[in-house]
Amino acid sequence: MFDKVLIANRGEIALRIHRACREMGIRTVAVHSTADADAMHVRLADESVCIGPPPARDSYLNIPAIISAATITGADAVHPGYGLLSENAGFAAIVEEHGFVFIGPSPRHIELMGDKVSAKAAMREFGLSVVPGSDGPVADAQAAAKVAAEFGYPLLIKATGGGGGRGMKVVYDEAHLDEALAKARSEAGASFEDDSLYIEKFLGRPRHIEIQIIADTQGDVVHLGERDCSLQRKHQKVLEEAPSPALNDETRERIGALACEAVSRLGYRSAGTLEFLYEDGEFYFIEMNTRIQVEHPITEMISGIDIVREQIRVASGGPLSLRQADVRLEGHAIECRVNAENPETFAPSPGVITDYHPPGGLGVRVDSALYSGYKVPPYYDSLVAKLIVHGGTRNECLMRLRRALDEFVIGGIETTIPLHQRLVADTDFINGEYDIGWLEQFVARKA
Ligand code: MV4
Repeated sequence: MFDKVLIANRGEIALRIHRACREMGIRTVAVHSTADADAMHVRLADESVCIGPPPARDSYLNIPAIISAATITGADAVHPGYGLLSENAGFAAIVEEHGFVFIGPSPRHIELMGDKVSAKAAMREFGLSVVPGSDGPVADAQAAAKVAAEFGYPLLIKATGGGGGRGMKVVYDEAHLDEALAKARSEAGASFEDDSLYIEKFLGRPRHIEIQIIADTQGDVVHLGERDCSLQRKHQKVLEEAPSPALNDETRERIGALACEAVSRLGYRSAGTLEFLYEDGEFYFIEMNTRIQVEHPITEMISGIDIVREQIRVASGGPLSLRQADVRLEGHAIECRVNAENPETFAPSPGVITDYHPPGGLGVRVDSALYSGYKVPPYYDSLVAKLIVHGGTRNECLMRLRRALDEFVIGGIETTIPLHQRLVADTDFINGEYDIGWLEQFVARKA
C-alpha cells in the first residue's frame, strides 16, 4: 500500500479522499492555490504545497506544479478527484512517467472513453446497446443526410470530444440539418481539440441512469447498482438517488451484469461509471466516466462500501475487498447538491460563511469543506456541500431528508437549500415520476 498520496483537487472531494487515506494509514499531501490557503483540505492534510494563483488553469490544472509538489514531498501516488485533471489522459501518463501511481484507470482507457465515438464502439462490441445513429463520425452534410434518411427525425448531433451535454444540437427536420451541423461543427472546433461530430436518434423523455463499477488488476469487476441522475439543470445534476424509482431488482441485475461483462472485456481497472439513457424499458449506453463521481456517496450509503478506499486499493495493485455475491444493496439514499447560488436565479453567491450548522443523526451524512468563518472563493465550482441521507425505504429517506434540510444552516451566503425543500415537497418527485426534462420545467414553473 502507498505511504503518501498527493490529492490533486480541492473542496469536499479533497477532504473525502483525505479521509479515506487517513483510515488506510496513508499520509496525505494537499495542493492549493493562493485563494485556498485556509481551506479545510489544506488544514487537515499532513503536508501542503501552494501551486499557484487562484485561476484553476494556473494552479489545480498546472501539471508541472503538481508533479513538482509530488516530487518534493515524496508522494507515491496522485488522486485526481473529479473535474480538473481527473479525465486528462495526458496528465495520467505524465504522473506515471514520473514514477507515481495515478489513482484511476490507465491513460489508454481514459483516452478511449474521452472520445465518445470510440467509447460507444467499444461498449457496443462488448455487448451493450447504444443509441441508434451514425456509429462513427459524420464527415459532412451528405453523410449526415444519409444517417437522417436511415433513422428519421428528431436527431441529436453530438461532439466526439464533448460529453456531459456540451456541444449538442437537436434537429427536428431535414430543413434544419445543414445549419445545425455547421453550428455544431464550429462550436466543437472552438471547445474541443477535435471538431468531429456524430449523430444519434434523439430520445424524447429518457431517464439518466448510471451504473457504478469497480474493477481490480486481477480482472475482477463488481457493480454497486445504479444511481438515477435525471434531475439536472443545464447539464448540472441537482439531486441524485439510489436505487432508481424506475427499476426493479431483475432489471438492475440484468444491466449490472452487462456492465460488469463489458468492463471486464475492456480490461479496465479502477472505479468507473457507465451512463445510460433509459426509456420504455430499454437501456442505451451513452458515455463512461473514468473518475470518482460527485454523487458516489449515495451508492456508498446503500452498499456500505467505501468506493474511494476500493479505488485506492486497486490502484496499488491489490484485489477488491469484495465479490459480487457480497454486495447487498439496502434501503434508499438521496443526495442534495448544495451550491453557493441564489435558489431561484442560480446566480453565484460566494462570500464569508457566518454560521455553519450541518444536520446530523442516524442516516445523515454531510460531505463539505465548509466551516464557520470560511470564505467561499469566487473562482471555482459553486458546490459547497452534499447532503446525503439514507433510509430503510424511499419514503423513510424522504422524511429524513426533509428534516435534515430544515436543520441545515449555512449563513452568510445564498444556497440552493430552499430549492431542495421545494423539490422534496413536490408530488411528481415524491412519486418518483420524473425524467431528464422534468427539473427544468419545475424550476421554470415556480421561479
Ligand atoms: C441524449 C439525449 C437524448 N437523446 N442522447 C446530455 C448529457 C450527455 N451525457 C448526454 N445527454 C443527452 N443525450 C440522445 N440520443 C438527451 C441528453 C440530455 C440529458 C441526458 C442526461 C441528463 C440530462 C440531460 C439533459 C438534456 C439532454
